[in-house]
Amino acid sequence: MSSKWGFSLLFVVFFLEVTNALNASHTSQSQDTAIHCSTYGQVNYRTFDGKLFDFDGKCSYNLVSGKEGGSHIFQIYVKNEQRCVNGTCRRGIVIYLGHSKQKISLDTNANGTVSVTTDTHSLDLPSTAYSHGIEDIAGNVIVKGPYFALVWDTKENINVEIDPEWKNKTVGLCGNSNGNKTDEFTNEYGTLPSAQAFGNSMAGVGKIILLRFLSDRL
Ligand SMILES: [Ca+2]
Repeated sequence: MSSKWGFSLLFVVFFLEVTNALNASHTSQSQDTAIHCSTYGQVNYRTFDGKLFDFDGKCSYNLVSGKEGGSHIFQIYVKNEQRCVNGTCRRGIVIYLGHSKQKISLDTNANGTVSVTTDTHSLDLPSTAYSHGIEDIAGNVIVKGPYFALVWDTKENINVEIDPEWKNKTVGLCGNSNGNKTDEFTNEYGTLPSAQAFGNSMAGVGKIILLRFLSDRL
């Protein structure tokens, strides 16, 4: 095991400790059945089904979306920014909730200060938005709602835990959560030939996804 994933696993342990502390109001979910995905270093990913892969992309990507009845109930996008300082590249997160796509954005300013905004205003942590609790614990931003819990170290590490009810109902870089880690590089159009093509297919929304998918097939 490489040191980068060793570090990532340590972060997962921290993530579990934090989410367990927050789980008092989330009793339907246990540590044994919860499903976890993580990304570290802007290029390393571990899917819900345990597939490890590298994907290098400087754009906004669908990390995990929960789909039900053909609709996205929640969407978590990771923004991989171009700017890197001392080997650390900035990331941000955008969350869309419900059919109306209520938006929560997590970013860091140039000085490293965390910025959390909704569709209409900025939030001072701890706070709530659209039935999701958002707080800062030991320098990590935690977003916790009915379907998922997310931990971001405000740099490159992001961990997402979904409720088991979303098993086999996810799409994105975190995979399809069907318990099979050999079929992760698929999207709604089919199987992709590589991790890079799979990652590219998760860029942005709508036409961008289709165009990148087609370009990878040519
Ligand atoms: Ca799978």
